Amino acid sequence: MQITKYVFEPHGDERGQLVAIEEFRNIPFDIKRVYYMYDTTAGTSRGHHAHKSLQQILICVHGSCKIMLDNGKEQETVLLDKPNEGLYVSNAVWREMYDFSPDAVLMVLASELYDEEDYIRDYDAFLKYVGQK
Ligand code: T46
Repeated sequence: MQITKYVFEPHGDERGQLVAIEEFRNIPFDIKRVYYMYDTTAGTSRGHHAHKSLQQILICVHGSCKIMLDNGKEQETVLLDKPNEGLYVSNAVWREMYDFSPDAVLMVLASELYDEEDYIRDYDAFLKYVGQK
């Protein structure tokens, strides 16, 4: 399956690094929501769902974690460990996030406001949704 990663240009100088992300300029959607997770308990696996329409960019702004993406036919696992790198996750893709380092901060830029109706939380229902069952 195709994996799309965005590499954001760090504006570095002697003071350190700064990354700017602007809707439609270096990511492909309007940013309607930003959320982030941290203090993730050792051994935790999050996600385990897909979205009907939500698009997102996942950026591990500190530490590292792994993201497993599944389109119903193929699965890929991606390591996120750079604060200037974002993983694009489209709608209709099952995602699981795991192997969080103790210091991991996973920030997510989302194309829509929070809507529980957009979630597909059952894997069989997801396979039916993507025409694989
Ligand atoms: C996704 C992955 C990458 C809110 O109130 N507002 C929000 O915007 C979000 C994202 C969550 N919540 C509440 C709902 C739950 O009570 O926060 C709690 C934890 O959310 P959830 O169990 O859905 O978290 P994850 O890590 O399983 O999934 C999240 C996103 O929900 C999801 O859209 O793609 O991160």
